[in-house]
Amino acid sequence: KISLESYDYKKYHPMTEIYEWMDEVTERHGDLITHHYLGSSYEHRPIYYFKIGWPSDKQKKVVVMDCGIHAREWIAIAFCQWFVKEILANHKSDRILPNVLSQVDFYIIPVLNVDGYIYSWTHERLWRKNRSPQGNGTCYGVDLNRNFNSQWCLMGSKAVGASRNCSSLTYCGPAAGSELETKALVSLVERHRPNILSYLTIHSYGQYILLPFGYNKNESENHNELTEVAEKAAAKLKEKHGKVYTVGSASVVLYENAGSSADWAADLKIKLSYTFELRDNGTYGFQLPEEQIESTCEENTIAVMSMLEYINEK
Ligand code: ING
Ligand code: ZN
Repeated sequence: KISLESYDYKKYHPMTEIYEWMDEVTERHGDLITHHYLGSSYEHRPIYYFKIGWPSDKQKKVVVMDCGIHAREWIAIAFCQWFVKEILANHKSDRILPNVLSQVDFYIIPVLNVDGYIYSWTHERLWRKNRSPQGNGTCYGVDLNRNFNSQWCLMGSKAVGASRNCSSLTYCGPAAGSELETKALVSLVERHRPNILSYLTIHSYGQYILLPFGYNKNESENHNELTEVAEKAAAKLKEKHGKVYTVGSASVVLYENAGSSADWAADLKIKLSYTFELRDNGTYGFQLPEEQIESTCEENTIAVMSMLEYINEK
């Protein structure tokens, strides 16, 4: 069994250790953090989420964050663990956290695509999708970030940034929301939808803070607010280690993609929906060395905290 004292947040961890870590964290801080079953993966593994916040009689605001929608983006999963550690370590002493934790409940999914993550450890480091068999067993895996019911595969016409070919890296699946992992996230968000102020989905790589939409170049109703909040977060992030993260809508600064979770959240009128693309810029890409875990997590914790400060005052 792992011990929390010696848990090394500056390393990547296999899924077995992450499951043990989730147990340990909640045993230790059960007043503030609990973990719950969210759903099953295709290969029958449990997907869990944490709820973090002080109990309250009032209706609390909700922030949802997921990591590891894509199997090979290990730094995203390391970030979710780091962020949870930071909340627990600083819940009393931080300038804003004590207040945030009484106003906001966090729902954090450290690893959504558990099957894919395991596969990228055991078989193919650069695996991206989940592991459900497709096309009568001719291929494996759906890109979960193309599987959401938001212009899914652009509703049958031109597939923008998504593919109907099951061997493609961006295969959108047989239907919107077809995958168990997608359904698990959808169920959590739908349960809390009226109270969710922000949805953050953590990916790598490229160093971006992306705003909706990916499916076309239209701006959200609150595009200026989204931009301001992200620009401020990116500015504070840069102060820490000098890294530049580009802010802009996914379709404009990166590429168009239909069916992403962040667009789906924005369609549901969740005001602050962002996709984070962590380090790096392409030198190591998805295989970010462990030496960069700490600095990447530090700078992005600052960015998320900056957003939380805004959310808390809203
Ligand atoms: N990038 C995201 C992807 O799903 C993205 C980029 C997200 C584009 C949201 C548009 C909207 O392709 C990675 N690295 O997965
Ligand atoms: Zn990704």
